[in-house]
Amino acid sequence: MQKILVARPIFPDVVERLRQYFDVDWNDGPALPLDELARRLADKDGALTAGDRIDSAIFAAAPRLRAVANMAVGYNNFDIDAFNAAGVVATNTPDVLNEATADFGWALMMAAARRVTESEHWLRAGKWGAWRYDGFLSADVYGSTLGIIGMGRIGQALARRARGFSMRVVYHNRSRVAPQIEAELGAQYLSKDDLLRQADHVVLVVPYSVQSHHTIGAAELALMKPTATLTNIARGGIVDDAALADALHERRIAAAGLDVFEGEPSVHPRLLTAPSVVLTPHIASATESTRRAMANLAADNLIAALGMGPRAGQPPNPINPEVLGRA
Ligand code: 8YV
Repeated sequence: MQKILVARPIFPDVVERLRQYFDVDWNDGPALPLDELARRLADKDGALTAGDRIDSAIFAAAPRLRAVANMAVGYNNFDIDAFNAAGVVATNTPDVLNEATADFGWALMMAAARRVTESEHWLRAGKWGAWRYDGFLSADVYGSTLGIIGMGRIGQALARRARGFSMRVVYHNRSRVAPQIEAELGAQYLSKDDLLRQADHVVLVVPYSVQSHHTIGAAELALMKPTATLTNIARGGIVDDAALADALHERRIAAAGLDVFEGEPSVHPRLLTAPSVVLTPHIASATESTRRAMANLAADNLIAALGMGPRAGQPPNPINPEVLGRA
């Protein structure tokens, strides 16, 4: 029987499914430090991970490894060149999380724009004396301009939601989406700088890479309207958190909604004390049904990539299909 490591706590019934095919070593505890992860992978044929760093050091320590399934759509924790060099199949879990993640991006954007958590903290602190005409004034969401940076599947799901709010939708992406998709979404392509100048609410949904590191830094924040909000549901590192904290403290932008952070689970201390910021612990995909779908899809990918089950040899979501061809 092939051996696999399930590197994180996941739904026990998904682990049971995997046990039908594999001898499973399950880390049902905190994330493994790198050396421990390498040690546990030394005799494994496959692994199911969620954000664990997998690179050439791991492959050097785990010569039998043939497939690693990430329970996430983002796979910046994988060094794909190293996967290709080692001939290891990498898979992810796209699509199943689009709607839940877009819902959450919407919730963060709305909460930041309408100062929901800021006013709640104030209420809880016993500061609510009387109604005031100027209490927690904010910019509008309905009828405003939504700027989406990253018009992939989740960005498109966000754009569809904007219709119900009569918003103008502008977007920036590495490449323009097809004209019929632009037309369906009613979305207008802009350069990043023009988007930042025009949008009332900017939402980030770009994958993390060396190229997208600090897509939003001090220079970009300086282009935004002082009444604008910034929401990050993409990855920590897409935003320069220190520069964002400065902009919020100096009220150069109105508010931010952040689900992801540079160096998470640590959060920049000046973000924790910034006014008008909504902070959540990387939960945009965390609905019961979506996380179940992600776990099952990661399992389907691993089972198939290791040549088992009804789709043996044909995992649904290979990131490096060229390796699959070689196996
Ligand atoms: C995951 C995510 O829950 O899919 C992604 O890329 O950011 C989240 O949905 C997280 O990455 C853990 O794997």
